[in-house]
Amino acid sequence: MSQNTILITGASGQLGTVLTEKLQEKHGVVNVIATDLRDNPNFVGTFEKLDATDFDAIKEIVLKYKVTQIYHLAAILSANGEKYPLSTWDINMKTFFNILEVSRLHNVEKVFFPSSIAVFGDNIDRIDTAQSSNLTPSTVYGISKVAGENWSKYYFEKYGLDVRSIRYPGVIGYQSLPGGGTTDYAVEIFHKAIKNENYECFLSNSTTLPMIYMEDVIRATIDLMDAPKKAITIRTSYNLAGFSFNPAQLTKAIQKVYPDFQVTYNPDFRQKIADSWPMSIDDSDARKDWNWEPKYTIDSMTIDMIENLKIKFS
Ligand code: AKB
Repeated sequence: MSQNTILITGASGQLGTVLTEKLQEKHGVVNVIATDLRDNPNFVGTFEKLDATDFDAIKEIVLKYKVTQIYHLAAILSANGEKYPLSTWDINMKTFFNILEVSRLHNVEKVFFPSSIAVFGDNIDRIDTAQSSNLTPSTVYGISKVAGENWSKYYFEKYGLDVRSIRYPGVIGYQSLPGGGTTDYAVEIFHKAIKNENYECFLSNSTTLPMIYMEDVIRATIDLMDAPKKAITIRTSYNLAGFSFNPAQLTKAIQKVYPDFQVTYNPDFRQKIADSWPMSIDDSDARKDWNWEPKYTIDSMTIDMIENLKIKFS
């Protein structure tokens, strides 16, 4: 069993819930410290309530458990961020600075920072968006992710802190619900379909976005963190792709299982955000450096989502 002690912030969120379980399997339940802003009374393992804007509170947990790795997932996402731009900037940056500084000062060896396709905006090729494209985001969330990517590189170069990062596409999973993102429709739609209800989509039918299935994104995250240090050539954040689709294509995939399922379209403020993002991603650096390869397609993801949601809600 490895000697790592892992701290996860945002452990009760969409990704945190699943990543925590995977890391418990890999490193042993006692070696994973899950934290979140709110208590989690049903949690199996070690859970600490933590406000990651509080430097001393993070430091206390890092020292108490002799933490060696941190996965910093706590953040306000793209759509919610636009409702409260200044506090989103404050929260996203303060929490990350706290993680970087506590790590630098108290012997944390590795940090994972989730970036996002939200770092892209104007002046990009929206098809197969390249790793080195312009980073002129349209949201405060995206701005905070671009800044976070650059701070990751700075802490690596200046202090040798091994910060690693992926630009996450929209994540789809049956285990948990997303909160406040622009890609959330791709999870919500399944919850309606399995209840034999129709869905009103907040993006237009032709809005193509990069997405990824939960199993793939968790594997990518852990593979990146496990990769030999010398393999990591990108110290800002890696482009990562699963598959791309639009709501009409996802509806068709769901209709193969639920032929009567119908979607109506009522685009809201999130449409503008989605229109500024890539349609597909060139992830050749991740493939080359740490052998990234997605397993799921839109059809295999759809079947797996429906099967698992049916079990979960039966
Ligand atoms: C969001 O929609 O804000 C997130 C993301 C793509 O980072 N899912």
